[in-house]
Amino acid sequence: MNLFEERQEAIRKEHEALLSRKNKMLFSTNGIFSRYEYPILTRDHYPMEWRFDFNPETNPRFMERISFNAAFNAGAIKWKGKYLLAVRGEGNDRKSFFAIAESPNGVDNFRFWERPLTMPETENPDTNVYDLRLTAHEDGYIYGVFCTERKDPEAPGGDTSSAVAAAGIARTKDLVDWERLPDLITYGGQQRNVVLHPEFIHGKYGFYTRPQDGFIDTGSGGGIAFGVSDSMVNAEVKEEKILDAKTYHTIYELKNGQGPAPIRTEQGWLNLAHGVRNCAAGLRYTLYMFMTAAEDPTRIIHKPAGLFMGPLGEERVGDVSNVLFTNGWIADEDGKVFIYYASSDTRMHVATSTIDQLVDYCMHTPEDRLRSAASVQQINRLIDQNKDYIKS
Ligand code: M1P
Repeated sequence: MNLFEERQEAIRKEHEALLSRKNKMLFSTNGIFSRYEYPILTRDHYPMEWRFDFNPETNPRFMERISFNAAFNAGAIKWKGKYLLAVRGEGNDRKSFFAIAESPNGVDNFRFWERPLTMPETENPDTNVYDLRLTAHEDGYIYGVFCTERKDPEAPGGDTSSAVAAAGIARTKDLVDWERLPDLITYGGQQRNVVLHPEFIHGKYGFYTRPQDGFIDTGSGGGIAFGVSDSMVNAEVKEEKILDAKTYHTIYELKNGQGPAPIRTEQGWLNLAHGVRNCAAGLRYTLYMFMTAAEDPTRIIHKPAGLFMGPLGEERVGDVSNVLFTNGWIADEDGKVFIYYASSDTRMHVATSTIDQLVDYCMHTPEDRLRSAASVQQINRLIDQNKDYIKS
């Protein structure tokens, strides 16, 4: 065997072992959700055909010609019995793109489809696209709403960083062919973390938005807002009403953003979001939950204090460390929920729970009373209640 053949065989063996590795649910001490032993997608999962030139004449050393840096921030949907992730792929060139990966059981054996997703562009080409939220809308389309980033046309000469973020919109019926629609028009500055609500709101399309003054700093914006649009073909939200504001001394003190589209339950809508606070180690991103009223998705009815999931162990370290981010989850018909989350802008993980567990968590976890003394009171109340039940 020559070098080309040897390397190809060794890499294929290693790749297949990674892709077919069984994942193991870990014991859940909190009883709310269960993490899994292994990440479900990493940069090593990309197909070899996307990375190597297989021609021995032009690539005798069987070297990678295109390399990938990360696989993260995936939208999710159950499609024809399979668990699909619309992954934010990122090449070594820093460009993000979307690619569908499919699993038979939602927790392991994720494999990318043959090619990355070809997202059509508008007349104003995207520099970078990322964080696609998939919504199966009751109008019959599957929509993908994502961030489209372009260089700030107002940036002074020499400023090679300033950018403008907006919400790109595309729709599909098969997840292969996508129709790009004009970007969402809003009036509250830039937009990231925009999510389409799955049902009509009085005949209109509902959007979770996140108005922000700048590309990174949300300034006077920064909360999760909601607004409606008459159509998706020329989507325009004239008024954004903040439904979950950023708040001093919380895990969403600096900014927050809706995760995936909410899940309808008998008790109301389950919402999953991310909150950001600043600290000596930099920005810390964690996940949190809240529920909104079944008949009014803009009205919060339950909101557990603090974070639902924060980065743990190896999740803490990556390209952008100390970050958990989510934009995809899947609720099965039997009530099982697959929560797909990314750690440190590097890799994808899954945690599983159920609708009942998540509703229980939202309804029975004390709310944030925003002061240390109030938190101590809540702990003492639980200790007192437990006195009748715990035998010494
Ligand atoms: O780097 C962490 C996250 O930062 C952004 O989220 P937000 O808009 O809330 O700051 C996004 O770019 C996201 O992709 C990224 O994971």
